[in-house]
Amino acid sequence: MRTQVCIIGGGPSGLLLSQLLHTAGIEGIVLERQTRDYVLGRIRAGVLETGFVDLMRRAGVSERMDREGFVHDGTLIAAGDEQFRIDFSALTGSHVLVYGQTEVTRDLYQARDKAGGTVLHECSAVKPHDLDTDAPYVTFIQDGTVQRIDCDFVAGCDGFHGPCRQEIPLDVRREYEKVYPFGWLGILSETPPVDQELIYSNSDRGFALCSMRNANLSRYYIQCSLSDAPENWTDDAFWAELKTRIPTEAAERLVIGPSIEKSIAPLRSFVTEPMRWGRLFLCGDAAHIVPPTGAKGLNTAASDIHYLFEGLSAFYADNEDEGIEKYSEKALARIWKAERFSWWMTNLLHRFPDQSEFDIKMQKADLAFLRDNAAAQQVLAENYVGLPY
Ligand code: RFL
Ligand code: PHB
Repeated sequence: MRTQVCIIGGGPSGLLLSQLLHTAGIEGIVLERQTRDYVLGRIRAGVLETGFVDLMRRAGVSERMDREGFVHDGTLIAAGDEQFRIDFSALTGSHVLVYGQTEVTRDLYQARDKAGGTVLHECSAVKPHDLDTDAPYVTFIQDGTVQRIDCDFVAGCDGFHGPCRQEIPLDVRREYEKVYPFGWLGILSETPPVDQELIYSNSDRGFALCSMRNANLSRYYIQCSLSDAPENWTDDAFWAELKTRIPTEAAERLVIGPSIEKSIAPLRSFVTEPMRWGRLFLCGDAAHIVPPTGAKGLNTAASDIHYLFEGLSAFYADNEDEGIEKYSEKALARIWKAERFSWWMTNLLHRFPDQSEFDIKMQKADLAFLRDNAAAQQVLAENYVGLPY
């Protein structure tokens, strides 16, 4: 087989790239390790920046998102029983859209199917070769047969655990990592959200987040220990703990019900540099991870795809290679700012095991400053709605 861009990984990064390339008349083949149902079963992000939304529009995949997504003009920050609002619209003139990653992925799969795009599932032993030449290729096994795809470029959209990053030699690759000493226990429940907006809550018992997918689907998270397991938490125990961590008036109107999904995600900040090596480009979680506190993971994946798509379009349309040469530099400049924001939000809102009383006073002062200071609120708002591409 031959294609122009071989895309490894059929998550949102890989699918969005293949759909955008298609709109520019560039061929791509997506190789995914899992089944489609498995990919669609992963409950992850829920908050989209307008940059992401614009990219979905440009890819021609925005119809359902524009109809069903919820515009959020602000968010609530709580500390104990006190709560204040960050008004995105007033502070930035922008907003975010609440529309689940599952729905984004479903829409992208449908668009690829409609356009007759090739997404191969259940591919194992996927391995890129000759990435430092002009003629790279990718081998993999599907249905017990070894296959080969020759291509011009390889896009590594294979997530944090994928193999592409390891292809960059160790004497070139640098990795920066911070692992947080806690995780998030999340549940999805078919209940109306407790508020119209998200509530990020700092409490003495640890962080909590009240989020949502739609008018009858809520997503809640509580900070948990890394040694915890979802099976250790009954639904009743989860709801009881959540109620202790959010303002009393919110706890009193919280509608509870059975969970339809329950999982734990560890929290990590991670960046690999460079994001390009020869003809390989790393995109999304394959190159960087943020703790979910700033809702930036999927959104940073989208900005990578934007830069790579621009670079590849210019290469194929005008034989111009500056965009692909500068891909890593441009993507990383934005990534590090999202890393900083997510790290800051995480530090502001969580309880750390080794936090001293002084550290807690600092956190409270940071929250009080944010509550009272328009400039501090503007910094949060600009980062939350998304820095420009
Ligand atoms: P993905 O989604 O991990 O997709 C990678 C794909 O590659 C496949 N793969 C392989 N395919 C072929 N061969 C191999 N050897 C392969 N190895 C792996 C995998 O099966 C998979 O299908 O990465 P991608 O596309 O870069 O997308 C990144 C986003 O999924 C991620 O950043 C977000 O989910 C992060 N995130 C959030 N991001 C936001 O922007 N806003 C949010 O509100 C938000 N909330 C979250 C989140 C992530 C969470 N978890 C569970 C980590 C909330 C949570 C709880
Ligand atoms: C979510 O709805 O899953 C969500 C929302 C905001 C975050 C993280 C996750 O910061």
